[in-house]
Amino acid sequence: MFCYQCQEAAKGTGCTVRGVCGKTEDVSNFQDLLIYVLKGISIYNLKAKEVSLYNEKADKFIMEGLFSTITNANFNDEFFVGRIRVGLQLRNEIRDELQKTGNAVESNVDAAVWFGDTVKEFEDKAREVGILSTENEDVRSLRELITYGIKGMAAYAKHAFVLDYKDKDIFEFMQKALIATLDDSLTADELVALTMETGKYGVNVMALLDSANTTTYGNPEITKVSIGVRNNPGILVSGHDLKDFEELLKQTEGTGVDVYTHSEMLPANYYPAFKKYNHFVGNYGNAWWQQDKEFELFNGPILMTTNCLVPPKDSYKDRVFTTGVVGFKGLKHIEAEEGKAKDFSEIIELAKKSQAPTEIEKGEIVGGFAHNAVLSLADKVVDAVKSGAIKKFVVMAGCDGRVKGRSYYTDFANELPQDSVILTAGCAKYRYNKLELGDIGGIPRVLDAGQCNDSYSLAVIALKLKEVFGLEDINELPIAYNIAWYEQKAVIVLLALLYLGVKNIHLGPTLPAFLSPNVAKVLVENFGIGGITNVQDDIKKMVL
Ligand code: SF4
Ligand code: SF3
Repeated sequence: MFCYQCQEAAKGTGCTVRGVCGKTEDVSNFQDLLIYVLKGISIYNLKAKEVSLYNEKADKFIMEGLFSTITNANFNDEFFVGRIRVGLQLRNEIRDELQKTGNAVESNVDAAVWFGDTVKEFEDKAREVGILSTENEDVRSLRELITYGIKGMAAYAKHAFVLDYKDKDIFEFMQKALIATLDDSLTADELVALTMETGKYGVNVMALLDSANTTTYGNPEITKVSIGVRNNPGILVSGHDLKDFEELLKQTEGTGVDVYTHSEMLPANYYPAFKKYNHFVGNYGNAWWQQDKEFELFNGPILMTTNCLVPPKDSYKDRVFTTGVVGFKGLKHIEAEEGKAKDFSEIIELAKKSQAPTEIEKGEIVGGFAHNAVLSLADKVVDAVKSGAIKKFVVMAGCDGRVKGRSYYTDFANELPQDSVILTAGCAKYRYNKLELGDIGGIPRVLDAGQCNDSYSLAVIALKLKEVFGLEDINELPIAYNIAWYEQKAVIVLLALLYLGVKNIHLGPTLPAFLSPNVAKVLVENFGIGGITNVQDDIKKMVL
């Protein structure tokens, strides 16, 4: 195996024996092979689109396939073997359909023609098609940067898809990008251009999801979220899928079972559509990597709707349920029957027999500062900037992770001058969202827009401020970017920001292992991307 797609890649270079995340060698290899199979499907499916044989089944399969390989989503080898088999069949179906209709694609690309059926054949093939099969390290770096970008894009596309928001162009782009990663004729410059195009579709997919979420559930509102517990048994919901969350809320209504959010589900508390449920209590715990302790103490069942799942401990394993693309051998998986809602009754029955959660915190946190809420405060914000009460906004969005060095972000937030405001989204916020940082004339010093995909809101806010202040360039705004990354959704967020022209983004706690020195140089020279050093120096550089 070789995997370097996340920030915790072993030794800062790549996991080669077993993932730091817990991913086993066979799962990692099968994930590589699944991506390879998706490339083969894409070759035929794009042609099918040209001749009006485009098939939503393939779009969905490719989107889910990409999403399932994201860090901490699916650890189940059998899942990937199954998907590889179905994928090969699907590819051949589309190929045959094209042939039948006189539109045959004559491709000698291996991904378009290779076929296997047994696990052994899959294992052998997987070893040939991994990341290291691209020898040139710069080409490999760009191919993987694009691949991780579209993995993040697929995750967001899927959340929009379940709410019936789809964009054919986004599907088509993902497939075009997959094919491009096989094309040896592309120059480094062309791959850089494709990387930027990935950012463009990153903006599109986040806009699509924003519209799906706000149209379906209303605009997030500024909200005080309880972080304590009640005495009823509860269900804890983690991940990013709001549709699953809604369904669970509906099915638990009147059962005497409370519902809490965990990690990236916290922003569900900000949506008007969910506030009407009295048994929706608030948020329990912190970012994903603390789940081994927090799930233990929660006492009731836990539903993982997306990443980030940590391989569960035996002590609470029988209370963890997965759904969607999440998977782990031995955990119960809930899937909807065709045309029906997911049935969460098994989780609810288990909850009824569980003890109430053990209290780990008390009090409230405030969030819900997505674009609509912040723009309704625009006058106040603009006045505060004009009067000098707010001197700087610091975007600290992104991911959290388990490495010790991430305490940097807590220290950074604490040490920031009092006249600066943090704009955040994603689970990165847990490093500072419970600090007493106060407010500036009623504007809290930490404004949480929501999940990592709601980083889109931060871009909308920045563009609006640019307009209000009559600036030419988004980089003239008093905004610094100190972004924490971990997995591939942060990659698409980063590419989206680059596409929007944001410069001088600091990325930490370490730069991605998949950036070769030359590719890193391109990002530094064209976009001023940099790493982080220490809190004092970075505050001087970014804020003062
Ligand atoms: Fe290693 Fe991260 Fe890949 Fe897991 S996802 S195997 S931790 S690089
Ligand atoms: Fe967090 Fe996994 Fe990325 Fe959605 S839950 S931000 S790490």
